[in-house]
Formats: sequence, C-alpha cells, structure tokens
Amino acid sequence: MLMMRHFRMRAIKCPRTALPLLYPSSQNANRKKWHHIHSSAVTSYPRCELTSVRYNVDRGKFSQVCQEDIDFFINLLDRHRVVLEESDLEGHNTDWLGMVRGASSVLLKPRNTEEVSAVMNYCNQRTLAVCPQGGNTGLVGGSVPVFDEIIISTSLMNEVENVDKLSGVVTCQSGCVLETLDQHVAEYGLMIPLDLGAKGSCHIGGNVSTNAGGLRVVRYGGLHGSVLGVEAVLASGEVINCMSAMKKDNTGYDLKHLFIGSEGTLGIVTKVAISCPPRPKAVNLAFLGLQTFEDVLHTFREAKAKLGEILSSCEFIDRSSMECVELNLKLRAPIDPHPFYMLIETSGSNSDHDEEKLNMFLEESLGSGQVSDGTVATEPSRMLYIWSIRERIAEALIHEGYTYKYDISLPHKDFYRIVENMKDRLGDSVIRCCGYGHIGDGNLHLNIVSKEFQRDIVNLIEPTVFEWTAEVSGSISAEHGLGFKKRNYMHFSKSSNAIKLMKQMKMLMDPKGILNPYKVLPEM
Ligand code: FAD
Ligand code: 2HG
Ligand code: ZN
Repeated sequence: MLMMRHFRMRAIKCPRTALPLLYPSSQNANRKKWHHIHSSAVTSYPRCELTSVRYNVDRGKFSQVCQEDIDFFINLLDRHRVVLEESDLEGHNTDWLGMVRGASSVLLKPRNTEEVSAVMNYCNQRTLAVCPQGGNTGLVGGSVPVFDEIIISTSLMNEVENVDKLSGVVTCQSGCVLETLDQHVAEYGLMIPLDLGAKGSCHIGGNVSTNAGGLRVVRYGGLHGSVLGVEAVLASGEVINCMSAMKKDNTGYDLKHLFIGSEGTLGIVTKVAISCPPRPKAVNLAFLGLQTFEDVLHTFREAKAKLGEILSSCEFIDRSSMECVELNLKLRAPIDPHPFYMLIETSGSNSDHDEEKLNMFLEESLGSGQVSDGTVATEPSRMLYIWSIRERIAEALIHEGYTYKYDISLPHKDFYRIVENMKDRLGDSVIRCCGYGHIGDGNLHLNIVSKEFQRDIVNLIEPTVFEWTAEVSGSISAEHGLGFKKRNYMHFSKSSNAIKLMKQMKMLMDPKGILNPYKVLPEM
C-alpha cells in the first residue's frame, strides 16, 4: 500500500476562464470542502464566443430590459441585490466549462419566495425572459442566458428552515449550497443523500432542478425518491406549494416531480424537503486496478453481491482519464498504472463488520485475478485524496482545451465500447478521448478534448454518439440534463408523443415561454 499524500492548501484556477475555481477551503483534511468561486475581483479573462453566435440562435420575441424595469427591481429588492455591472455579471453569463456565454445585463438576488413571485409576476407581464441560476456548475449550458435573459440567482436564499431529527427530513430554501447543507444535517447525525464533485458550489435547488445524480445513487437512489416536497414559483408568479414532508402522500398528481429535472423551464424552485438517511459511522474506500473492462464488470457484479447493503459507491476511471488528472493536477494514483481503475466505497454502522466484508471481497477479487492491485483507505484524509482523483477529472480535462461532454446511460454490456469506437473514429484529430463515471448506475462520462472548439469535431461525434446510444436503448442524458447543448437530441431518448406532451405542459405552465428559453425542449 502506498502512503497517501496530505492535502495541501492551494488556489486552483479555471484553466479556461482564469477565475479561481475550486479550492480546499479548510486545512482540515478530514472534511471534503471544495469551493467554486465566481469572483468579481477577477475582471479580465478570455471569453468564449457568444452562444447565440456560435450556435446561430434566433432571439425569441421577448421584451428588452429598460430603465423602468431596473427601477422596479431596485424598488423591490434594493440596489445591492440588482447587479448591473458588466464585470460582476461576467461569471454569471459564462458557464463553468467556458463553453457557452450569454449577454445578460441584469442579475437579481431575491431573498425569499415572495420576492421571486413578485419578480416573475412582473417579468411575465412585461414578457421579459429569465434564466434561473444556482451555483452555475451545470454542464449542459442550461444555467447561463443565451441572449439577455434576466438572471435570477438563488444565492441569497440559503436558509435551513427545519431539520426533523425523528423523520430525518430537512426543509430549506433552494439556494443552500449542497456541502453546507450536508454539514448542517451532519449535526443531527444525518446526511444529504447526494454527493458530487461540485458540492462546494452547487445549490440544492440547482440539484433538484437538474435531478442531479452523483456518486451515491447506487446506494440512495435518485432525487425523485428522496425529495419529498418542492415549492416553486411559476412564470406567472403563482406559488405552487407541494412542500409535503411526508414519506407517503398520494393525493392527486404528484406535481413536485415536474420541477425535479425540468432545469428551470417550468418554475423556479424556492424550497425543498429532503429525506436524509443516517450519516454512516464507518466508511471504507477501495481503489482498485484492473486489466480489462470485463474485469470491471465482473468486479461490479461481485461487489453488489458480496457487499450488499454496505456498498455506497461504485465508480470507474479509465487510464486516459487518470493520466489527465496526473498530468494536469499533479495528483498521483495510489497504485501502479492500469488500463482501468475502480473506486468502491462501503458505508455502514459497524466498522468491524464492514471491514471484514470488504476485505473478504477484495481477497477473493485479487485471488481470482479479476483485480490486479488495490489499496484500501479508512482514514478520512486518505479517502479525501482518493476521492479528489475521481471528482476532479472534469477539472483536469479543461486544462487541456475544449471538452466535448457526453453523459450517457448504457446497458453494462455496451458500456465501454463507445469510448473505443470514438477513439478509432477521432484518431489524432483530438487530444484525448476518455471514459469514466458511475458504473454502478450504468452512467458513462465520455469526454473528448481538442485544443479549441471545432465544428468539424462536433460533426464527427454528433449525432453518431446519440444514434449509437439509442440503438442500445440507452439515454443521451443520464444525469446532467439537456440544457442548451443537448435539447435538439431529445428525440433519441423520448418518443414524439412524449415530446409533444412536454411542449403542451410547458405551454400550460409558461404560455409566454419566459422561463429559461432555448433550453431542454427541442427547437422544432
Ligand atoms: P446551475 O448550474 O446554476 O443550474 C443548472 C440548471 O438548473 C439550469 O438550467 C438552471 O436554470 C436550473 N436551476 C438552477 N437553480 C434553479 C432553481 N432554483 N429553480 C429552477 N431552476 C434552477 N451533475 C451530476 O448530476 N452528477 C455529478 O456527479 C456531477 N458532478 C459534477 C462535478 C463538477 C466538477 C461539476 C462542475 C459539475 C458536476 N455536475 C454533476 C453538474 C452540476 O453540478 C449539477 O447539474 C448541479 O446539480 C447543478 O447545480 P447548480 O446549483 O450549480 O445549478
Ligand atoms: C462527474 O461524475 C460529473 O464527475 C462530471 O458528472 C462528468 O465531466 C464529466 O463528464
Ligand atoms: Zn457524473
């Protein structure tokens, strides 16, 4: 076993935008604390092309913001909660990947549901388009405007209203940062059943609106299961209160599900109620090296069967993804190079029992040759280091250039074939073609990098990757959503009648189409 290196404090800048991005905010290596900062102090950085230009989008028939509108917002929210300065808006107009950029001239920071409602009521009357924004960590171009939509930020809506110790239900405003919320419920012996690399920046409302998946779906399921209640403001300003904190509520259509995963196109999520499981007392993390993808699949099957209820995460990384992290972030794999790696985490209430189970599973896997090397971490600092290797792949990739991201659900038997096919297809035209992701959920992150955005490369990848995914009955968006980037490919995963019904629902709930236009629903 190699000794894990200790975590060091250092600022990490986004290689594309030069904005400070992620940094460990505490020297306490026992806690995962990553913060994503859109600092208004940094004013000059390379700008990507405007989305409307790169993708040749026509502006919808919305009004343009005028002085009278600004006066209304200032009167409602105060001057400091109406952001008008270009330099302060820049980080909110550009997404985390630096791949899409809008040109909004107004960002509003409401503090509560009533203010969101008043803003929406006004915007609806004036036919002003809006773009709801949480932590702006979305990866499909949904979180930033395409043209001049007014950005409605939930950054000041971060109050936790209640934690019910007995039921484990937390009720809070939608702007709570995921990691902060998790630390809050930890005081009650609970955990938020969602964890992802962007936890230090993403908001719980953004998570709900994207139906985020993350690292522990294999154990806790998705947000459609753990979100018990949602409060949302419709385009008209009307408040829809579905804030049940009950595990069971069978009274009519379950409207909250419409807001989970609709990416700000049907309403602005203002509050949520989430069912939190007990925080595990014992956590172990194994980092394994494997020779073939067949071995990865076999090891996953064995982990499910042998670890059973204590399996809390099952992730996979290919050699190229690992190389990218090592090269660009100077993190080191704790074992020698292998074609494939897996992270297998167990969480439970009895460390002796869990360790015994994990050790037996690992001994058998190593003995049979399915796993060729591995290391187990039980110390929080070591686990943190290993997790950072996995969680920071997305960040490592943007050091190398423009990332073409494909977040697809696939049957396990077909899981890695698309990475190999794409490598053959793209050859030397790209810097990197790699795969990693949530193997436990059948969710592959296929990532391709070229120095800069190139239309020719997009044309080599799309629609082939979507056609291939549809042929094997997968989904073209497993967890990131459709946003702006994937909306026109929805038909690869949904029937035309399903898309028609979605459009009718949009028309019913937002007849003027002011909520996050150009997102989710296909243009035609
Ligand atoms: P934003 O990016 O601000 O917005 C995302 C979408 O939701 C936009 O369409 C926006 O309009 C809408 N929205 C935001 N808030 C609201 C609201 N209150 N009401 C209505 N609509 C709203 N995603 C995963 O699923 N799994 C992962 O493992 C994962 N890992 C990531 C790792 C990194 C390093 C990064 C940068 C991103 C990762 N993501 C992952 C993607 C992203 O973090 C998630 O989609 C997250 O849920 C977005 O939350 P946010 O607050 O940043 O939302
Ligand atoms: C992850 O699982 C995120 O790390 C990002 O969902 C995936 O970079 C990606 O493609
Ligand atoms: Zn993911």
